[in-house]
Amino acid sequence: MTWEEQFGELIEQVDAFLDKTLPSEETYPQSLHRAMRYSVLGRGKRLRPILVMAAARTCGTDPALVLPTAAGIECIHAYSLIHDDLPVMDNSDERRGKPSCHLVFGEAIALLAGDALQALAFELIASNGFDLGLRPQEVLRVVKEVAQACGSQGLVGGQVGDIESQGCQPNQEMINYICSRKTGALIQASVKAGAILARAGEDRIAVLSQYASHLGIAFQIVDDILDLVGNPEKMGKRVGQDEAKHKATYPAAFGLEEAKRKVSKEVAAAISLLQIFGRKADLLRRIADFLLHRDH
Ligand code: GRG
Repeated sequence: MTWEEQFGELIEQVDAFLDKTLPSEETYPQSLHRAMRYSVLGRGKRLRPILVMAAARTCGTDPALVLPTAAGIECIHAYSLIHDDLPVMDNSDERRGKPSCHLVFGEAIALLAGDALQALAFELIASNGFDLGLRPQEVLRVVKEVAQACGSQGLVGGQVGDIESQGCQPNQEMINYICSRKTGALIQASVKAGAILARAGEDRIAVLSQYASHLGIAFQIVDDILDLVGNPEKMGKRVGQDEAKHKATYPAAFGLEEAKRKVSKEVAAAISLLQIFGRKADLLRRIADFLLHRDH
């Protein structure tokens, strides 16, 4: 099987799981469930769930066993995108090639769909750990990792940094803060969750966490590069928004070429950490490589 086929198979598993797990559109309150399904199902890259599954495989566990956690983290990601697009945040009208959730369902339902996705995520994550027979401390550790990634020192903190830095003279410290929280935190939690669920030792969890930290920074810088030079059709959203809002991004502060060099360096650092896992980490290597060449 080629790498593309392997990734395709994982994405299919994630999509099928999400489809059967999200409440149906016929279940009351229909508007909320329609908004949740609209935002989660469809054109996402599924990077975070694939990372959960690839980390589990790297630590010797069948990726299918961690599907609920993988799907839960995708629900949190979808939640962050819904809220990010709201008029009080980025005010974006397009996401994943479709009108943003709030344009279709209204702001109140969009806000609540995000909230409900977060609750569903933690339900899935907790159930997964118990169903795998993990000790309560381990189940709670996964929950804690993901909760921390979402909170004021994670996604939410990064989003505040992103908002408050608009129009400021960007510096390295500020940009690192934003990249590592807004994007890196959930990427790191995905990899750690996969490793903890696979009962990996502390040393291995620590190495994978470092891998994910490099990956998260690289991923956000590529996102910022694509906002400058990407193709809106492939991206499924408008480009040029960061520049228009004077956002503190790596390419804005250091230029496009330096941003590309930084991405290569971060990806190389991520891949070099995987040596101790041998061939078992091939999926994680491929993910890092994909990131280097992605165009959406
Ligand atoms: C949900 C915990 C939580 C907080 C809400 C709005 C907000 C606070 C945070 C925003 C975080 C945000 C939108 C970060 C951007 C991260 C990013 C690079 C998104 C794009 O991810 P891709 O490219 O998207 O993986 P697809 O559509 O492929 O899934």
